Amino acid sequence: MAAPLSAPTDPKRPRPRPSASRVLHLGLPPGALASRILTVGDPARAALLASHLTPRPQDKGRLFIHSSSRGFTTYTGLFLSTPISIISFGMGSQMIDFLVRESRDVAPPGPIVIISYGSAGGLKRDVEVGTCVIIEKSYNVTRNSDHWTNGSGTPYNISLPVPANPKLSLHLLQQVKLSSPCVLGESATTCSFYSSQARTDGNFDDKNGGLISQIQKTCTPTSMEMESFHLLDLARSTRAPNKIASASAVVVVANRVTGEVVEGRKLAEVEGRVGIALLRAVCGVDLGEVWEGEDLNDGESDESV
Ligand code: R1P
Ligand code: URA
Repeated sequence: MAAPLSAPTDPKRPRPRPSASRVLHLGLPPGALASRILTVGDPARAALLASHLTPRPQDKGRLFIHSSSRGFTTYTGLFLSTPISIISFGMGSQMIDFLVRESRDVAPPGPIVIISYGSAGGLKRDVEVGTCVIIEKSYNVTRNSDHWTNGSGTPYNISLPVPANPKLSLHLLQQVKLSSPCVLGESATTCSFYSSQARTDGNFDDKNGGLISQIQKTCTPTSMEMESFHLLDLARSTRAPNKIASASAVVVVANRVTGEVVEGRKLAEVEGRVGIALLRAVCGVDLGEVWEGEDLNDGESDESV
Protein backbone atom coordinates (compact mmCIF):
# COMPACT_ATOMS: atom_id res chain seq x y z
CA MET A 1 0.00 0.00 0.00
CA ALA A 2 1.39 3.44 -0.97
CA ALA A 3 2.25 5.97 1.69
CA PRO A 4 -0.11 8.99 1.80
CA LEU A 5 0.90 12.01 -0.27
CA SER A 6 2.28 15.10 1.43
CA ALA A 7 -0.31 17.75 2.27
CA PRO A 8 -0.98 20.25 -0.56
CA THR A 9 0.61 23.65 0.04
CA ASP A 10 -2.79 25.38 0.24
CA PRO A 11 -5.46 23.23 1.94
CA LYS A 12 -8.21 25.46 0.44
CA ARG A 13 -7.07 24.55 -3.07
CA PRO A 14 -6.19 20.85 -2.97
CA ARG A 15 -4.83 19.29 -6.11
CA PRO A 16 -7.24 16.82 -7.71
CA ARG A 17 -6.30 13.15 -7.45
CA PRO A 18 -8.10 10.01 -8.64
CA SER A 19 -7.48 8.37 -5.29
CA ALA A 20 -5.84 9.34 -2.06
CA SER A 21 -2.51 7.94 -3.16
CA ARG A 22 -1.93 8.53 -6.90
CA VAL A 23 -1.50 11.67 -8.97
CA LEU A 24 -4.26 12.15 -11.51
CA HIS A 25 -2.60 11.94 -14.93
CA LEU A 26 0.70 10.14 -14.38
CA GLY A 27 -1.11 7.64 -12.14
CA LEU A 28 1.88 7.31 -9.81
CA PRO A 29 1.97 6.84 -6.03
CA PRO A 30 4.67 8.41 -3.85
CA GLY A 31 7.82 6.32 -3.94
CA ALA A 32 7.41 5.53 -7.65
CA LEU A 33 9.91 8.15 -8.79
CA ALA A 34 13.61 8.77 -8.27
CA SER A 35 15.12 12.23 -7.73
CA ARG A 36 16.68 12.00 -11.21
CA ILE A 37 14.21 11.99 -14.08
CA LEU A 38 14.82 11.69 -17.82
CA THR A 39 11.78 12.55 -19.95
CA VAL A 40 11.26 11.67 -23.60
CA GLY A 41 8.34 12.19 -25.93
CA ASP A 42 8.35 8.87 -27.72
CA PRO A 43 7.33 5.73 -25.74
CA ALA A 44 9.66 3.60 -27.89
CA ARG A 45 12.62 5.82 -26.95
CA ALA A 46 11.66 5.44 -23.28
CA ALA A 47 11.51 1.64 -23.59
CA LEU A 48 14.91 1.59 -25.30
CA LEU A 49 16.49 3.68 -22.54
CA ALA A 50 14.75 1.66 -19.84
CA SER A 51 16.33 -1.52 -21.23
CA HIS A 52 19.57 -0.26 -19.60
CA LEU A 53 18.02 -0.15 -16.11
CA THR A 54 17.94 -2.85 -13.46
CA PRO A 55 15.21 -3.18 -10.80
CA ARG A 56 15.41 -1.36 -7.48
CA PRO A 57 15.67 -3.74 -4.48
CA GLN A 58 12.12 -2.88 -3.36
CA ASP A 59 10.66 -3.88 -6.76
CA LYS A 60 11.46 -7.57 -6.18
CA GLY A 61 13.37 -8.30 -9.35
CA ARG A 62 11.03 -6.45 -11.77
CA LEU A 63 11.56 -2.96 -13.16
CA PHE A 64 8.87 -0.53 -11.97
CA ILE A 65 6.70 0.27 -15.03
CA HIS A 66 3.42 2.15 -15.06
CA SER A 67 1.42 3.27 -18.10
CA SER A 68 -1.30 5.75 -17.21
CA SER A 69 -4.61 6.10 -19.02
CA ARG A 70 -3.51 9.63 -20.06
CA GLY A 71 -0.52 8.56 -22.13
CA PHE A 72 2.37 8.71 -19.64
CA THR A 73 4.63 5.68 -19.16
CA THR A 74 7.07 5.65 -16.27
CA TYR A 75 10.00 3.33 -15.65
CA THR A 76 11.98 3.50 -12.41
CA GLY A 77 15.10 1.46 -11.80
CA LEU A 78 18.83 1.71 -11.32
CA PHE A 79 21.43 2.83 -13.83
CA LEU A 80 24.91 1.87 -12.61
CA SER A 81 23.43 1.55 -9.09
CA THR A 82 21.83 5.02 -9.12
CA PRO A 83 18.01 5.34 -8.98
CA ILE A 84 16.53 7.05 -12.04
CA SER A 85 13.07 7.41 -13.61
CA ILE A 86 12.37 7.60 -17.34
CA ILE A 87 8.97 9.03 -18.32
CA SER A 88 7.47 9.23 -21.80
CA PHE A 89 4.85 11.95 -22.17
CA GLY A 90 3.87 12.28 -25.84
CA MET A 91 4.20 15.79 -27.24
CA GLY A 92 3.72 19.43 -26.37
CA SER A 93 3.87 21.87 -23.49
CA GLN A 94 0.61 20.81 -21.90
CA MET A 95 1.83 17.23 -21.43
CA ILE A 96 5.09 18.57 -19.97
CA ASP A 97 3.05 20.68 -17.55
CA PHE A 98 1.31 17.55 -16.20
CA LEU A 99 4.60 15.70 -16.07
CA VAL A 100 6.58 18.35 -14.20
CA ARG A 101 3.91 19.26 -11.65
CA GLU A 102 2.80 15.71 -10.89
CA SER A 103 6.37 14.36 -10.82
CA ARG A 104 7.30 17.06 -8.35
CA ASP A 105 4.34 15.99 -6.24
CA VAL A 106 5.34 12.31 -5.94
CA ALA A 107 9.13 12.54 -6.23
CA PRO A 108 11.20 12.37 -3.04
CA PRO A 109 11.11 15.66 -1.10
CA GLY A 110 14.01 18.06 -1.70
CA PRO A 111 15.75 19.05 -4.91
CA ILE A 112 15.31 16.92 -8.02
CA VAL A 113 16.62 16.98 -11.59
CA ILE A 114 14.51 16.69 -14.77
CA ILE A 115 16.23 16.39 -18.14
CA SER A 116 14.27 16.20 -21.38
CA TYR A 117 15.59 14.33 -24.40
CA GLY A 118 13.88 14.77 -27.76
CA SER A 119 14.29 15.36 -31.46
CA ALA A 120 14.28 18.78 -33.16
CA GLY A 121 14.45 20.69 -36.39
CA GLY A 122 17.76 22.46 -37.03
CA LEU A 123 17.97 26.19 -37.76
CA LYS A 124 21.72 26.60 -38.37
CA ARG A 125 23.22 25.69 -41.73
CA ASP A 126 26.43 24.33 -40.20
CA VAL A 127 24.83 22.12 -37.53
CA GLU A 128 24.46 18.79 -39.27
CA VAL A 129 21.60 16.38 -38.74
CA GLY A 130 22.48 13.83 -36.07
CA THR A 131 24.10 16.52 -33.89
CA CYS A 132 22.99 16.76 -30.27
CA VAL A 133 22.12 20.26 -29.04
CA ILE A 134 22.16 21.04 -25.32
CA ILE A 135 19.66 23.85 -24.96
CA GLU A 136 21.13 26.65 -22.84
CA LYS A 137 18.06 28.88 -23.22
CA SER A 138 14.72 28.71 -24.93
CA TYR A 139 12.26 31.18 -26.50
CA ASN A 140 8.54 30.41 -26.68
CA VAL A 141 7.07 30.94 -30.16
CA THR A 142 3.29 31.05 -30.08
CA ARG A 143 0.51 31.70 -32.56
CA ASN A 144 -1.18 35.01 -31.71
CA SER A 145 -4.86 34.28 -32.37
CA ASP A 146 -5.75 37.97 -31.82
CA HIS A 147 -4.00 38.74 -35.08
CA TRP A 148 -6.53 36.56 -36.92
CA THR A 149 -9.40 38.02 -34.85
CA ASN A 150 -8.76 41.76 -35.25
CA GLY A 151 -5.37 42.19 -36.95
CA SER A 152 -3.59 43.18 -33.76
CA GLY A 153 0.11 42.45 -33.27
CA THR A 154 2.08 40.05 -35.43
CA PRO A 155 0.83 36.53 -36.27
CA TYR A 156 3.45 34.94 -34.00
CA ASN A 157 4.80 36.10 -30.64
CA ILE A 158 8.33 35.37 -29.49
CA SER A 159 8.91 35.47 -25.72
CA LEU A 160 12.00 36.49 -23.81
CA PRO A 161 14.34 33.53 -23.23
CA VAL A 162 14.33 31.26 -20.20
CA PRO A 163 17.67 29.69 -19.24
CA ALA A 164 18.38 26.05 -18.41
CA ASN A 165 20.32 25.27 -15.25
CA PRO A 166 23.84 26.26 -16.44
CA LYS A 167 25.80 23.72 -14.39
CA LEU A 168 23.53 20.90 -15.49
CA SER A 169 23.75 21.93 -19.16
CA LEU A 170 27.53 22.06 -19.02
CA HIS A 171 27.63 18.64 -17.40
CA LEU A 172 25.39 17.19 -20.15
CA LEU A 173 27.53 18.80 -22.85
CA GLN A 174 30.72 17.32 -21.42
CA GLN A 175 29.21 13.84 -21.13
CA VAL A 176 27.53 13.69 -24.54
CA LYS A 177 30.60 15.11 -26.29
CA LEU A 178 32.61 12.09 -25.17
CA SER A 179 30.74 9.93 -27.71
CA SER A 180 28.76 12.17 -30.12
CA PRO A 181 28.86 15.53 -31.90
CA CYS A 182 27.27 17.94 -29.44
CA VAL A 183 26.92 21.75 -29.20
CA LEU A 184 25.37 24.26 -26.81
CA GLY A 185 22.58 26.28 -28.42
CA GLU A 186 19.37 28.28 -28.10
CA SER A 187 16.02 26.76 -28.96
CA ALA A 188 12.73 28.04 -30.31
CA THR A 189 10.01 26.07 -28.54
CA THR A 190 6.79 26.25 -30.52
CA CYS A 191 3.11 25.71 -29.82
CA SER A 192 2.66 23.68 -33.03
CA PHE A 193 4.74 21.34 -35.16
CA TYR A 194 3.12 23.07 -38.15
CA SER A 195 2.14 26.75 -38.03
CA SER A 196 4.67 28.04 -35.50
CA GLN A 197 7.44 25.91 -37.01
CA ALA A 198 6.84 27.67 -40.33
CA ARG A 199 5.50 24.64 -42.21
CA THR A 200 3.13 25.93 -44.82
CA ASP A 201 -0.16 24.19 -45.60
CA GLY A 202 -2.49 25.35 -48.36
CA ASN A 203 -5.52 24.34 -46.31
CA PHE A 204 -4.76 26.87 -43.57
CA ASP A 205 -4.13 30.62 -43.58
CA ASP A 206 -1.17 30.40 -41.20
CA LYS A 207 0.60 33.66 -42.15
CA ASN A 208 3.93 31.97 -41.44
CA GLY A 209 5.89 32.55 -44.66
CA GLY A 210 8.26 35.01 -42.92
CA LEU A 211 8.34 33.33 -39.53
CA ILE A 212 11.84 31.80 -39.69
CA SER A 213 13.29 35.23 -40.60
CA GLN A 214 11.27 36.85 -37.78
CA ILE A 215 12.69 34.30 -35.31
CA GLN A 216 16.22 34.74 -36.62
CA LYS A 217 15.97 38.54 -36.22
CA THR A 218 15.01 38.09 -32.56
CA CYS A 219 17.41 35.32 -31.49
CA THR A 220 19.88 32.78 -32.84
CA PRO A 221 18.25 29.39 -32.25
CA THR A 222 20.00 26.19 -33.22
CA SER A 223 16.90 24.04 -32.78
CA MET A 224 13.12 24.09 -32.97
CA GLU A 225 11.05 21.75 -30.82
CA MET A 226 7.93 21.76 -28.69
CA GLU A 227 8.61 21.38 -24.96
CA SER A 228 11.90 22.82 -23.65
CA PHE A 229 10.62 26.29 -22.88
CA HIS A 230 7.84 25.06 -20.64
CA LEU A 231 10.10 22.62 -18.79
CA LEU A 232 12.70 25.33 -18.11
CA ASP A 233 10.04 27.90 -17.20
CA LEU A 234 8.34 25.61 -14.67
CA ALA A 235 11.63 24.43 -13.19
CA ARG A 236 12.82 27.99 -12.51
CA SER A 237 9.47 28.68 -10.82
CA THR A 238 9.85 25.92 -8.25
CA ARG A 239 10.27 26.89 -4.63
CA ALA A 240 12.89 25.78 -2.17
CA PRO A 241 13.24 23.27 -0.66
CA ASN A 242 11.50 21.33 -3.45
CA LYS A 243 13.38 22.86 -6.38
CA ILE A 244 13.75 21.32 -9.84
CA ALA A 245 16.95 21.78 -11.85
CA SER A 246 16.30 21.18 -15.51
CA ALA A 247 18.07 21.06 -18.85
CA SER A 248 17.18 19.82 -22.28
CA ALA A 249 18.95 17.85 -25.01
CA VAL A 250 17.74 17.31 -28.57
CA VAL A 251 19.04 15.51 -31.63
CA VAL A 252 18.62 17.46 -34.87
CA VAL A 253 16.66 15.24 -37.25
CA ALA A 254 15.95 17.71 -40.07
CA ASN A 255 17.88 20.84 -40.99
CA ARG A 256 15.26 23.45 -41.92
CA VAL A 257 17.82 25.65 -43.69
CA THR A 258 19.54 23.06 -45.91
CA GLY A 259 16.63 20.59 -46.15
CA GLU A 260 18.87 17.72 -44.99
CA VAL A 261 17.00 14.93 -43.15
CA VAL A 262 18.71 12.30 -41.01
CA GLU A 263 18.64 8.76 -42.38
CA GLY A 264 16.68 6.25 -40.22
CA ARG A 265 19.52 3.92 -39.31
CA LYS A 266 21.82 6.80 -38.40
CA LEU A 267 19.09 8.34 -36.22
CA ALA A 268 18.52 5.09 -34.30
CA GLU A 269 22.26 4.79 -33.72
CA VAL A 270 22.69 8.42 -32.59
CA GLU A 271 19.57 8.35 -30.40
CA GLY A 272 20.84 5.25 -28.59
CA ARG A 273 24.34 6.65 -28.11
CA VAL A 274 23.18 10.07 -26.88
CA GLY A 275 20.58 8.36 -24.68
CA ILE A 276 23.21 6.32 -22.86
CA ALA A 277 25.41 9.40 -22.45
CA LEU A 278 22.44 11.25 -20.92
CA LEU A 279 21.67 8.37 -18.54
CA ARG A 280 25.30 8.51 -17.41
CA ALA A 281 25.14 12.30 -17.11
CA VAL A 282 21.89 12.39 -15.13
CA CYS A 283 23.07 9.66 -12.78
CA GLY A 284 26.53 11.19 -12.41
CA VAL A 285 25.42 14.72 -11.64
CA ASP A 286 26.14 15.98 -8.15
CA LEU A 287 22.75 17.16 -6.85
CA GLY A 288 24.45 19.54 -4.43
CA GLU A 289 26.69 21.17 -7.03
CA VAL A 290 23.84 21.86 -9.46
CA TRP A 291 22.37 24.34 -6.99
CA GLU A 292 25.67 25.64 -5.65
CA GLY A 293 25.22 29.22 -4.49
CA GLU A 294 21.40 28.98 -4.39
CA ASP A 295 19.28 29.08 -1.25
CA LEU A 296 17.61 25.70 -0.84
CA ASN A 297 15.87 26.54 2.40
CA ASP A 298 12.13 27.14 2.66
CA GLY A 299 10.68 29.40 -0.05
CA GLU A 300 8.22 32.28 0.42
CA SER A 301 4.52 31.63 0.87
CA ASP A 302 2.02 32.10 -1.98
CA GLU A 303 0.49 35.56 -1.84
CA SER A 304 -0.56 36.34 -5.41
CA VAL A 305 -3.62 35.18 -7.40
C1 R1P B 1 7.13 16.54 -32.91
O1 R1P B 1 7.27 15.57 -33.89
C2 R1P B 1 7.72 16.09 -31.59
O2 R1P B 1 9.11 15.79 -31.78
C3 R1P B 1 9.89 16.49 -30.81
C4 R1P B 1 9.06 17.74 -30.55
O3 R1P B 1 9.47 18.41 -29.39
C5 R1P B 1 7.66 17.20 -30.54
O4 R1P B 1 7.29 16.67 -29.31
O5 R1P B 1 10.15 15.79 -29.64
P1 R1P B 1 10.20 14.21 -29.44
O6 R1P B 1 11.17 13.67 -30.43
O7 R1P B 1 10.65 13.99 -28.05
O8 R1P B 1 8.82 13.68 -29.63
N1 URA C 1 10.62 17.93 -33.79
C1 URA C 1 10.12 19.14 -34.03
O1 URA C 1 9.42 19.72 -33.21
N2 URA C 1 10.40 19.72 -35.23
C2 URA C 1 11.14 19.12 -36.18
O2 URA C 1 11.34 19.69 -37.27
C3 URA C 1 11.65 17.84 -35.91
C4 URA C 1 11.38 17.25 -34.68
